[in-house]
Amino acid sequence: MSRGVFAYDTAMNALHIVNARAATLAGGRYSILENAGIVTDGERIAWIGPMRDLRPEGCGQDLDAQGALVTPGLVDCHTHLVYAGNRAAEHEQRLRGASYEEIARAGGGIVSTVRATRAATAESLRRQSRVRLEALAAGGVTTVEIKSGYGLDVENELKCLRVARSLGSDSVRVVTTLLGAHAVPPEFAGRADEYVEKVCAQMIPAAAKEGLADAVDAFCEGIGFSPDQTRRVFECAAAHGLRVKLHADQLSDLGGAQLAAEFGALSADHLEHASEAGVAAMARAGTVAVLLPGAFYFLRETRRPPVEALRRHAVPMAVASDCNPGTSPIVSAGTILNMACTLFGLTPEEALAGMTLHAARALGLEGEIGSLETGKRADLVIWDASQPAELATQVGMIAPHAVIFGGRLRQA
Ligand code: DI6
Ligand code: FE
Repeated sequence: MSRGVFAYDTAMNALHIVNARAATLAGGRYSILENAGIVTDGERIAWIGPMRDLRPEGCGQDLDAQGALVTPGLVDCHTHLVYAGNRAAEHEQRLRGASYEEIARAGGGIVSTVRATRAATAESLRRQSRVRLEALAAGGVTTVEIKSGYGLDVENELKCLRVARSLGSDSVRVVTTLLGAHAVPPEFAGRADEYVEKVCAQMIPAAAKEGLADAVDAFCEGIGFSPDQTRRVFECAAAHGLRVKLHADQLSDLGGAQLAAEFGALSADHLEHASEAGVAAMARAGTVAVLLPGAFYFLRETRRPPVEALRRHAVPMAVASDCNPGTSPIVSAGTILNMACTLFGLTPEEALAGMTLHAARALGLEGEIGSLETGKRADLVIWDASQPAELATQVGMIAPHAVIFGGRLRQA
């Protein structure tokens, strides 16, 4: 399908998108509206409905989608994209048989990125990270969550959060998460409790005071932090009025899903080893499951997250890139949608809902973004495709035809 490039009158405050196949995700589930019209007013969706009900009145600019698929802007609700350097050499070690955990215990892994990130100036970190953000945005992503977690001291965690915040622009929204409890930094080796104490006494208060974090995350794992240590981080976050989320049950079942649910977490992420009881607890708490097929693929894991149980318990499943230098050096939303289907068995519609509706909820932004409904932000993508299955199968072949962010056509 080929469509002309839209001429865009920047003076107009309203858009009339006509002849769309709109995957609205309205009413909390995947749904499609054929022959749809969408009218924006400023940065909001003022109306969406069948073309026959579209009133021609009002001055707005027409964008003819010519039957193309229109979706909400994609939401990548779990990334670690602010970091310096890369870990290609480590990937080679893994290809020769070393495991992720072995490399981490030998001082590589997260800690090697910490060294590079601490050494980088904010400007250099920003330059390196922006490339990744722009690549995600080019794939139709309009909201990205970015975690810190490669600074691991107060000064460098705040540096990473400031860089992340500064990457938000008039074409992509950035939401930030403090992940001070990502790994024990080398200077605290063998003293994880003392490090957690520092995260609670200094890092969380400093990030909260500067308004640099929208939420707090932790890595609850044998090579990360114990459930007890995670609990301390969560209690501190709650005391500072910050919502929590958790890297839970990625490599082993430490009861992370239950712990996240107990604190009313926005999301529990990874979940490959989560138990049925953990899934049930998430359902009761309204905690979103964030599936990260990129890390599963890169680590060549064999145990899949409990997708069947998540469906049975009606836990919303979000899908995200986990973009990070070690386990998911991937900035392609289309590849992630594909992997969610091929590796985890999601349907293309579930995968799309996972990168829109449910991802928005995983960020606590379900009232603002993630579906095409009157009153929501006019963040949407007109695709060179006509159905979600194309987005999830034609890897690297499908690009957005146009992206509208806050009611404005994103200029290339
Ligand atoms: N789980 C992950 O997949 C990333 N962090 C985490 O806690 C990996 C981060 C890295 O290897 O740099
Ligand atoms: Fe992660």
